[in-house]
Amino acid sequence: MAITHTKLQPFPLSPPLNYNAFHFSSRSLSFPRKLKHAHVQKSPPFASTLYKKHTLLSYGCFGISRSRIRSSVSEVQEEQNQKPVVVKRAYPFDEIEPKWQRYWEENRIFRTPDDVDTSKPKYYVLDMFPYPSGAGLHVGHPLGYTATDILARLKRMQGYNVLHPMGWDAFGLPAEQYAIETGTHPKLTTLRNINRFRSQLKSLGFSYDWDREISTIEPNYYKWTQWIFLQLLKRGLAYQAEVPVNWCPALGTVLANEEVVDGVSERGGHPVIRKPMRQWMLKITAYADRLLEDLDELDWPESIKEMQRNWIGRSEGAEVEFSVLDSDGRETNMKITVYTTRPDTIFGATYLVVAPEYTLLSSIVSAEQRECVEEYQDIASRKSDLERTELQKEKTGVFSGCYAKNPTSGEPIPIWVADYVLGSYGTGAIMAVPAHDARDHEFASKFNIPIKWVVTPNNGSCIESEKAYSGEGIIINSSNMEVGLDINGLSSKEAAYKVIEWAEKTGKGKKKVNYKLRDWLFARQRYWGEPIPVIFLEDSGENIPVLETELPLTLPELDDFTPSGTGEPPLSKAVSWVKTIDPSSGKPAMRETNTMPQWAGSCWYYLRFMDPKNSNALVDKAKEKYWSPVDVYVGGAEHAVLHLLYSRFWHKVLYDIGVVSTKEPFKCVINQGIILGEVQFTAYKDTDGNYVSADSVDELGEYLQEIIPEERVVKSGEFYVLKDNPNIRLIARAHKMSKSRGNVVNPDDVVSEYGADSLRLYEMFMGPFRDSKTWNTSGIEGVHRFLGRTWRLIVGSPLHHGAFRDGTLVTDEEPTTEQLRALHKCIAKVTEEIEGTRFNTGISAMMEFVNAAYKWDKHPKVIIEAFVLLLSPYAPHMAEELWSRLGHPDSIAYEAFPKAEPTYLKESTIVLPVQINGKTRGTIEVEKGCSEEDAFTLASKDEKLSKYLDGKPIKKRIFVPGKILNVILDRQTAKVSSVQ
Ligand code: ANZ
Repeated sequence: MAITHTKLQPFPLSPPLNYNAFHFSSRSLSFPRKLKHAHVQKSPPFASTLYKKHTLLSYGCFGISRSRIRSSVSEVQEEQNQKPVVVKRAYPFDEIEPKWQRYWEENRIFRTPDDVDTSKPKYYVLDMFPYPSGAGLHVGHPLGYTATDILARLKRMQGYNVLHPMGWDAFGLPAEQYAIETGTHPKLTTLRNINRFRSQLKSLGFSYDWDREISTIEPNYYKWTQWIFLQLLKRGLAYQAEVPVNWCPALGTVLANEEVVDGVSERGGHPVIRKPMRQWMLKITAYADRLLEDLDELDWPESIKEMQRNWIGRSEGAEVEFSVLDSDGRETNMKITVYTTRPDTIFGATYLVVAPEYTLLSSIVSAEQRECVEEYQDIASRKSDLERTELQKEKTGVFSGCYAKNPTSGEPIPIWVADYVLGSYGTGAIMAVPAHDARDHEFASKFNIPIKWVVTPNNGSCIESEKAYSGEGIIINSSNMEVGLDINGLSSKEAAYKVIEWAEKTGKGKKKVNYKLRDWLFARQRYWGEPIPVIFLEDSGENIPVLETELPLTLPELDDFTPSGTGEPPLSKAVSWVKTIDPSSGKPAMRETNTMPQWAGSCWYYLRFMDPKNSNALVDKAKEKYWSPVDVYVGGAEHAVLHLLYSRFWHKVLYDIGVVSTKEPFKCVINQGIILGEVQFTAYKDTDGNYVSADSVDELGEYLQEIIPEERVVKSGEFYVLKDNPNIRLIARAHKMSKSRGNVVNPDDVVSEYGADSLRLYEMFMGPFRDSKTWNTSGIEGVHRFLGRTWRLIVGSPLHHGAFRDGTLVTDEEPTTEQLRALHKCIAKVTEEIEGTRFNTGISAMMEFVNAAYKWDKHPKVIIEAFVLLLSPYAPHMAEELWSRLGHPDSIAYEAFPKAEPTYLKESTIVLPVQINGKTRGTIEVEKGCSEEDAFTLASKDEKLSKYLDGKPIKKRIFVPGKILNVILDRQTAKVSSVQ
C-alpha cells in the first residue's frame, strides 16, 4: 500500500464538535492565513497534501458561493506554539455514515429476494468484479462502483427488482508469487485481501446484496467452472495440443506473458524462449462468426466492438498451392500452400516466405542453407509474435536455398524464411508481392528480389514508385494463356474472383475465410487456479473426464509452491492427489496438473449471481430467464477484448446446451475513464540554475527539471506560470497513479477526512463518466461543502454547543409556484442525467436547486422531501438521515423516485434586455406576458440599472413585448434640473 492510512488522530477532535466554523454566510471570516505546518509535518502524506491544498481553494467553485468563506473543511488553530490542527467537518458525516451502513446491513435492505418476482420489471446492473489485490481499493474502483450504485438505487426507487451484486475474481498470479516468496498459502493472502476489499466497499455505502457474494476460489463456485469445462470437452470444444509457451530454463518454469519483459523474465532477467508444450485449448474459433455477427445487436461502445472485430479478424481470401522445385527446376510433389487476401496480385508474387516454425521447412531447405536457417529459427523462437510483426522493425530473413513455381506466371521464385510471417496464422506461408505489400516491398528491396507491378490505380498513375501500392486498381502484367488465365484490365475485385475460380477449376487452390482469432490456451502451469477435471490413464495416456458427480475437484493443500524446475506444474508435487484410479475401468491414472487460467472464473460469474447458492445447477432456469441478460455492465476498457470475448464465447456455448436463454450476456457495456494523479507542475532551469519558460525550451539546450509545488503556481490564460515570476511558463502533466510515483490516492483516507458521500459525489462530479480525469483534492472539498450546505439548509445551523437540532427546518406550508418550478426542473434533469449516465451534470442540477432554495424564506416539506429523494442515489447516507429526520420510519431506498410534472417545466419567465439611451445596460427577468409598466418598475428597482435611471426625467419608453425595453432619458430637462 502506497499510503499509510492514519486517521488524523494526533490532533484530537474535541467533543462536541464545533460546527460553527462551517458557516457559509460570513463574508468577513477569512481563511486562516498560515496553515498548520506542524500538522503537515506530522500527518500522513495524504493528509499533508490535503492541507497544503487549502491555500489554493477556490471557494466560489460549483456555483455555491462567490463570497470568500471560512474553511468548511478544516479550521486551523493558529497559535505561536503551533498547537495541533483540529479537523472539522461540514456536517456530521462521521456519525451518519456508520449509522446507516449498520442499518442497511442489519436489516439487509439491499437483499434481492431469492424467488423470482415477475410482477415487476428487472434491472441487473453489474460491476466488473475486482481482483482483491494486496493494495486494497484504488480511487479508480469507486468510480465505476458509484455509477452502478446510483443506477441500482434509482431503479429500485423506480419500481424495478434490482440485482446488484459483488464478488471476487480471486485466483491469480500475485497471490501465488507471494506464496513462492514467503510460503504464505495463497488462500490466506486472498481471504485477507477479500476482507479488506469488502470492508472498504461497505464503507462507501454501496447497495450490494452481500448475501449473493461469490468468490471464484470457493469450491462451490469453481465446481461449476469445472462443470462448464466438462461440457466443452464433451462437445469437442476443449482439446489438447502442443503449443509454444514462455519457457525460462534458468527459473525452470513456464511464465505468463506478463512475466516476460523484452524477452527476459521479469524476475531475475533470465532469457525466455518459446517452447512447445502439451496444453489444453478451447475452440473459440468455432464461434468466430457468431461472436462477430452478434456484436451488431449490442449497445456497447463502438470502440470496443471494433476492437473485438479486429481481434476476431475475419478476412476473406484464397489458399493457393505453389509446387516446390528440385535443383533442376522441375516440380516435385512437395507443395507450399499460401494464404492470400489478394489473389488478384498473384502474377506479381516474386518470392515465397515461410515462417521459421513452418513444419515443412526442414524438408525443403537445401544442404548449404540448413545451418543458417536453423540459426535463424533459433533466434526467432525467442521473439514474441508482436515483436516479429511490428511494422517499424527492420525485416530479417534467410534464403532457404530452394525455389517454387508461381502457378500463374510459371516462373521459378525463391523461397525465403522470415519471421514477419507467423506460423500460427493462415498456413504459415505467404506469396510475397513486393510491388503491392509494404512489408514484402521492404524485404525485397533489402534482399534484391525482383519487384513486379501488377496493379495500377484507376487513374493509371503511381506505378513503379519507391513504395508499394497496396490499394486496389486495374490489373496489368497478368496473363498466361499456357495456364489459361488472363486477368489484365480487370478490376482487383473481378480479378480476385477470377483467380479463385481458376484455382478451384485447376485444383490449385480454393476460396478461404481466415480469422486472426486463435483457439484459447486454457492451461497454466500454476498452483493457484481451478484444477482441470481430467485424468490420464497410466497405461495408455488416454484422457478421461472426471465424473460430474465428483465435482468439485478441489485443489490439494500444498506447502511448497515453487516451480518444479522441469516445467511440470507445482500441482505435480501433490503426489497423493495426482495418483488416482479411473472409476470406470479401475485402472491407475494421473490427474491433470495444469490449472485453468484466471479468465475462467470471470467468464460466467454474472450467471452465478442470479442464483449463488444453487448446489444442483449452475443457475436455476427460471431465475436465469428472469434476470438475463445483464442490463448494464460497467468496468475498465482494459477488458474490452479478452474478458468480454471469452465470456461471450462461454455464454454462447451455454446457450447452445440450453443453460441460458439469451444469445449474449451483456446488453450494455460502459467503460469508465481512468483517474490520473493530481496535476504536477514542472519548471525548466538552465545550467546556471535560472528558470527558463517552458515555451522557450528548445530540444538542443540542456535543462534541469524541477517539480514546483502547487502553491507556487498560478494560471495565466491557458497556461500555468510561476506565481512570483509570471514570465516563466510551466509544464502541467497528470500521470497514471502508481506506487512508484507516489501519487496514489487511497479512498480510505478520503472517506475518513470527508466521508463516503463526498467521495462518491466527487468521483461523479470530476467530469464525464467515460472520460479520463485528474484527481484534485480541492474538488472534494467543493462537493463536501455542497453537502454541508444541503445539510444546513434542511437541518439548520449548529446549536451553540456544536451539535445539530433533531428533525429539520421544513414547514408544512403549501409550496409556491417558484419552488415547484425549481424542484421539477431538478427532478427532470437529475432523472435524465442518471439515465444517460451523465452523473456530473445531475449533480450540477442539484447544486442549482440548493442555491435557489437558500433564497427562500420557507422550505415546504413536500419540496424538501422530493429533493432528498433525488439526492439519495448519489449521497445515500445523508439522504437516509434526512429522510428519517423528515419523519419516515423506513429506508429511503425503496421510496418512489419523484417524477417531473411537465406543467412546471415550461419556462414562464424570460430575460429582457434593457437599453438606456440606445445602449444595453443590463437585463431583467420578467414573466412572459409582462406589461411595459411592470418591466419598467422592475428595471428601476434593479441594482445595476437603477444607477442610470435613478430620478432622471424620461423622454420616451420603447417596449417590444418579450424582446426589449428601451428608455430614452430627457437630457435637456435633466441638465436644467441639475443647474437649478
Ligand atoms: C499476397 C498479398 C499481396 C497480400 C498484397 C497482401 C497484399 P489479413 O488481412 O491480416 O488476413 N499473410 C498471410 N499469412 C500470413 C502470416 N502467417 N504471417 C504474416 N502475413 C501473412 O492479411 C492477409 C495477408 O497477410 C495475406 O495476403 C498475406 O499477404 C499476409 F498486395 O498475400 B497477402
